Formats: sequence, C-alpha cells, structure tokens
Amino acid sequence: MIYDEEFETLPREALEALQLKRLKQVVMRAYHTVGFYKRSFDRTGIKPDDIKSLQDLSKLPFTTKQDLRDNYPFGMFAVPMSSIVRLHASSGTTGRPTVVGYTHRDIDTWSELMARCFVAAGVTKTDIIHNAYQYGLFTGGLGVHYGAERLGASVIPISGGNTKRQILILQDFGPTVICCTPSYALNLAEQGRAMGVDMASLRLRVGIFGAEPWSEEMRKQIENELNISALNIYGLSEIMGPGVAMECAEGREGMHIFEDHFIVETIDPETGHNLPPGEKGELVFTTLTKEAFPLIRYRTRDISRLILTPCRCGRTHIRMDRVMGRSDDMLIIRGVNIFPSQIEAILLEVKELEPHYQIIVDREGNLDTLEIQVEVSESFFDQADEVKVLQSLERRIQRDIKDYLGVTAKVKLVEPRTLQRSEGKARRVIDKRRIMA
Ligand code: DLL
Repeated sequence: MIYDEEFETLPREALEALQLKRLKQVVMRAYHTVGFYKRSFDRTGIKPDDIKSLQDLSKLPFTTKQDLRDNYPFGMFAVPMSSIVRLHASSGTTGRPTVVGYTHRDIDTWSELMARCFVAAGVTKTDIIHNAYQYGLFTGGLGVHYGAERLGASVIPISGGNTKRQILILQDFGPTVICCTPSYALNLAEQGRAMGVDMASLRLRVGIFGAEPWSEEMRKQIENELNISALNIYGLSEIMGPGVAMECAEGREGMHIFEDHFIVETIDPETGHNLPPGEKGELVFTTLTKEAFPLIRYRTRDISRLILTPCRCGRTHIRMDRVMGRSDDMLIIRGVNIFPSQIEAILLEVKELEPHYQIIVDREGNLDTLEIQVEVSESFFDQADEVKVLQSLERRIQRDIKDYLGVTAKVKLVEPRTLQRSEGKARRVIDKRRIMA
C-alpha cells in the first residue's frame, strides 16, 4: 500500500525535476534568510544562482553539528519566532543540545511523511498504535503521534518507561502496532515473559523500530518473541525527526528515503568527496521543503549505503541500508544519544577527579549498560579514608550524569594512575555491544 501514490512513485525524471526546482528555492531562501548560509556560501564564492543542476549541489559547503552549535539556540532558523510552532532538541556534542524548530507547514509535512511510513508498514486507520517512543524534546514521541493521527489510526500515547504498565496496556487495549526503539521492544518482551504474559499471542502484528542501530539478528529475535513483522524507520531531529526514511513491508530491505522532500548524498567521511552511488559512506542530507530549519548538505555522521535497485513495492524513492556505524563517536544508549565529550565535560567539573576516564558500554539481556571509570585525584584519595566518602562522590556524579544526559550510569571511582594511559589517541570508549553490521 502507498499513502501518497503520486509523489512516492514519481518516475525518476519527474522526481529529479521536482528536486531541482525545490533545491533552487531552498538554497535561495537559506542564503537570504539565514546569516550562517550567506557567510558560508560567500566564503566559498558560491551564489544561489550557480545551482543549475542537481550535480551542482556538491559545490555547496557542508553544514555540521558544530555549525548548529555555533548558532545555538535559534541562529539557524529561517523564519521569525512568531512563525515557529514547535521546538525539539537532540544531543549536542557538549553540554548544549541541538535545537530545531518547525512552522505549521513543517509539522504538516512531517505528519504526512510519518503517515507514509505507517502505510508503507501496512498500517491502516483501523489499527491501534502503541507509541512507546519518548514524548518530549525527543522527536520520536510527537513525530510518530502526529503521523498516526494523520492516518486516522488510534494512538495510545504511552511514551517510554513504566514497562509493567505498558505490558498491561498491551494486553488490555489490544494495540495492533507498536512503535519504540528495537532494544525497548526486546525489553518489553522480556518483562512480559517475566510477568507470565504470552507476548506472542497479543494482538500486535507490526512494529516500527528505529532511533538506534539494530541488526537483522535482532529483527528475527523481535519478530519471534512478539510474533510481529518488524520494520526499520530512520530519521534525525536536524532533518525532521522520524520519517526521513522507512522500510516497506513488501521490500523489507533498506528504507525508502522520501526524495521529494530530501536529497541524499554519500560522502567519504575523511575527504568529504562524493562517493559513487551504492558505496558505503556517510549520509548527507539536504531538506527541500522545510520552512523553519532548512539544512543544506547536513553531515549526519551516519554510515550506510544507498540501494539503487528498484523495489517491488513500486516506490521509486531510493533506499538506504541499515545504519552500519558512525563517523564520529556518538553513542546511542537506551535510545539516548550521547557524546563522550558530554560525559567528559561533566567529569571535568568535579574537582576531586583527574581527567582520566574510560566509558564502557555493554548490553545485559536487552538493556544497554553504561559504566564510567574515573580516577580520583591524589589528594582526594589520601583524604578519603572511608568507603562512604567515595560512594557519596560516585552517587553525586551519577546524579549529574542522569540530570544532564538523561541516562543512568554506573560510576566507578578508581585509584590515581590505574587506568591505562594512551600512547596516541586515548581509547576512551569501549563498546562491547557489537550491534552494528
Ligand atoms: O532518533 C529520530 C527517530 C525517532 C528516528 C524515532 C526513528 C524513530 P535523534 O535523536 O536526533 O533522532 O537521533 C538521530 O539516531 O543520526 C542515527 O545515528 C540514529 N538513528 C535513527 N534512526 C535509526 C535507525 C531520532 N533506524 C540519530 N537505525 C541518527 C540506526 C538510527 N540508527
């Protein structure tokens, strides 16, 4: 099934003509309304009029997370605040989040694209959707919510957490569709089992999972445990939120990128050069229709590959493979994006600590775990003759991490000079999860 038959099946030529028309408009608008773009285009000597073909896009400079940070909080907005109806945010590389804004029309477009995602997954207005993505600044909750309403389905805005209650609702309300992170789906399955619930006999039939990397093996496991068809959804706050790309029930191999609204490129993350279509590299997106927050050549840092073969579902939009890694050090822990630099910034504020630390990420059962080992200073160590003192410092740091980053970490203070010193690049993060391909 296809939600927007006309736009999702546009022949390539018509699609590219539409992209070019929209690209010229967005480049012109970004240049004249956002100071950052004017400065960055001027620096490279490019004028909006130089964009005459889709190939000319690669002449434009990239936009990075650092650029968003430099223009924090609203400096990248292309409309006055009076036209902004919604703000969302995602993790920045240090303390401050990346803020995004939406006009009425942006929310409308987003809802349409999310409705496309649901239909691609075989969802209809008769479905009941259990939306366990977090509501709040994270785009998952409200993004999925508006799309489900646009389709006309019934939404249960359960949000994240409170797992036992979720199991109850899954039993009693009989939702047919579940939306959450793939790791939370497994967590729910496990909790359900522990409560003696036969999770495979619930009414659920479809799951729409994303916001963090997952593998084919995880798909099989989720499908078996919940007796559903599990599909992949991709997105990022900067570009819109969930619904930038969606796997279809017919293809089940790669996610269609809604190319009438976004142009995708793949680049070599080291050189920034465009890669031949189909090669594995970093995804770069340009938004074609966003009003409040247009992004030109935004470097996602997500590593994937484009799938060029036509899909049996009839959609002409190109597909992207599963996200296979990141070209930066961002971690996604229980669905929360975290940069090691954010943890470092918190640790450096604590005067009893030395700047030597290690972050260990693992998975116990279906839950990501985060442990931070950090050295205490010599002087603190000499004074802290009681375990109580160390434990209270551990708790304080743990609270700071939870308050600032929204995740629970196990903090382990270690003696001065016990963590391994680097002989080059410090190996700060040990990720033992091996989720990615
Ligand atoms: O995670 C938006 C979203 C919500 C997508 C719900 C899907 C479902 P951010 O918090 O800005 O936005 O995080 C974006 O998450 O750059 C990827 O690294 C990662 N990511 C998102 N979807 C997938 C996926 C939302 N399907 C970052 N597979 C992105 C792997 C994903 N990684």
